[in-house]
Amino acid sequence: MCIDCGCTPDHQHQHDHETTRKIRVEESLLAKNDRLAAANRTLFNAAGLLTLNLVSSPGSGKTTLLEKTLTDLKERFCFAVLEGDQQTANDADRIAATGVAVHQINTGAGCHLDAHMVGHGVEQFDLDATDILMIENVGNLVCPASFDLGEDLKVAVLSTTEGEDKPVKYPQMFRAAGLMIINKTDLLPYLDFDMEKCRAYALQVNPNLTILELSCRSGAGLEAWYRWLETAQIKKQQLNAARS
Ligand SMILES: Nc1nc2c(ncn2[C@@H]2O[C@H](COP(=O)(O)OP(=O)(O)O)[C@@H](O)[C@H]2O)c(=O)[nH]1
Ligand SMILES: [Mg+2]
Repeated sequence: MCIDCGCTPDHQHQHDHETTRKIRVEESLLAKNDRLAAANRTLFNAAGLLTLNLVSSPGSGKTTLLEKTLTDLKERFCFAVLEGDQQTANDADRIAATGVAVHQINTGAGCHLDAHMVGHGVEQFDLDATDILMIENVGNLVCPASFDLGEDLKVAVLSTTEGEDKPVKYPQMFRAAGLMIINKTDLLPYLDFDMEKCRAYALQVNPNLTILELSCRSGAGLEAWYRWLETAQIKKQQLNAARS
């Protein structure tokens, strides 16, 4: 007997029923996350923050990019960093070495940060004294695409060692992002990574994507990223001023 509708289920009905329940649970999970993300966004806007959510597969260079950026721009902006990883405080330790405020969130078995974790994570910071909040998500090109954290923008970091086809293999992530950073360009002479194909694939899934190429190792392209960041922060300030 089916507990929801009282009928005697045949095999197909049972399958349909399980699928319906799975979709309902996912919907309510995401709806709850969206509500908490909206609350985070209200809090971040009230504090005048620019908030970026760095997403990528593991090892693309998110923490290295943050280390460089914080070291080079910490006199210009007041940063705070939330680090997401399943285990360890390794990345938080690397960020702490730059002297910037950081808080590590360990998700255990979880494969992404969610808005609830971020809402509690930022309790560690003086948001009113912060200009830019950087969130380094758990390395994963799938789940973080679906979870809004209240950020202004998702920044997808792709490294040249991963291959140029990732934007079409994981389109949800590159559709959700506003900026794609192609990192590790110093390795291009040793790889068969096709930069033009990568750009074309990314724009195929998201024609509005801004794309920057850089190398955290050589420093090539970092200036353009810093200019992008400064412009985004100024635009956010202007938006906040217009809102208040
Ligand atoms: N060759 C090269 N290696 C890089 C570059 N950026 C980061 N790496 C290396 O890539 C590895 C993973 O970097 P990490 O920042 O921990 O990646 P995350 O997992 O995305 O945070 C480390 O060994 C870094 O030194 C780069 O531009 N060029
Ligand atoms: Mg990292």
